[in-house]
Amino acid sequence: MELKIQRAIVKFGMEDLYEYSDVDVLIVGAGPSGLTSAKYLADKGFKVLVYEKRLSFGGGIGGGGNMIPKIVVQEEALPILKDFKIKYKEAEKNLYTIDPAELIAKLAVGALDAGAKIILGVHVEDVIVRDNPPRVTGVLWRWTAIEISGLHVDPLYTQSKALIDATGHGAEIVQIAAEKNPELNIIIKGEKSNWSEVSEKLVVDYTGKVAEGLYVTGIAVCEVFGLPRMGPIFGGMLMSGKKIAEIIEKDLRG
Ligand code: 48F
Repeated sequence: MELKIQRAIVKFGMEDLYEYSDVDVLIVGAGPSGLTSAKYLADKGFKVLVYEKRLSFGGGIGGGGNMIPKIVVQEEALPILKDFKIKYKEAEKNLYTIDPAELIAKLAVGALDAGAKIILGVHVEDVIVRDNPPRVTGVLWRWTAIEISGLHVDPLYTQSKALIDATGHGAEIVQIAAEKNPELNIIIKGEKSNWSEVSEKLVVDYTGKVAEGLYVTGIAVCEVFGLPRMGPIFGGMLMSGKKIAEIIEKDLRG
């Protein structure tokens, strides 16, 4: 029996890694924006892979508002909740509450059912830049466990036509791309203090391409473009995820 377990895991696990070493869209981060973009991109027929450094989904959803187990969205996000079959309750005019555990679970199910692949425990640590004019063509990654161990282990590669930074506060992937590849001409302005109503609109407006092959969604947009953060309101995260899917569809299909 042990031999069969070992062989099933190694054979089919390695097959997945082989199959997903070249994708249309690679999303870094399985938070609300990353999972939303994964579903809509997979719905459009793209080969979609999500790398998440933790062994769980959801990013900042699980903590609710300062650990109180509710989050809120505004009216414009309701069509997305309906697409994912997520329940909500009206709290007051134009503000609806959602259970964080349900939001995490159903965003992940929505992405997976649409055909996206999610691999957990992967830490993306660098980008690949090629061509003239320069474009981002993929990432370097290692298992998070290796990252934490501090062992000197070289990474592996994944190739993408479009790479989405959905890593949350800090915009880790865009930061690395900017620091190591000045030829990409990325200027990071830094996130500003909280202003929920302004930021919820701006985060969607500014969602988009950062360099050829590199896109940003979610709260990482605020870091890149110098926008205020918004706290535990998540409509902007979901709408940003949906918008980046539409932008990438146009860019990849023309
Ligand atoms: O932080 P996160 O939830 O980002 P988001 O989708 O949503 C932001 C909200 O949660 C909240 C907010 C909304 O009002 O302000 O903060 O923009 O999810 C980011 C995910 O990316 C993973 C991280 O573990 C988290 O699950 N991640 C971050 N860096 C890496 C990564 C990396 N280098 N490689 C792989 N995964």
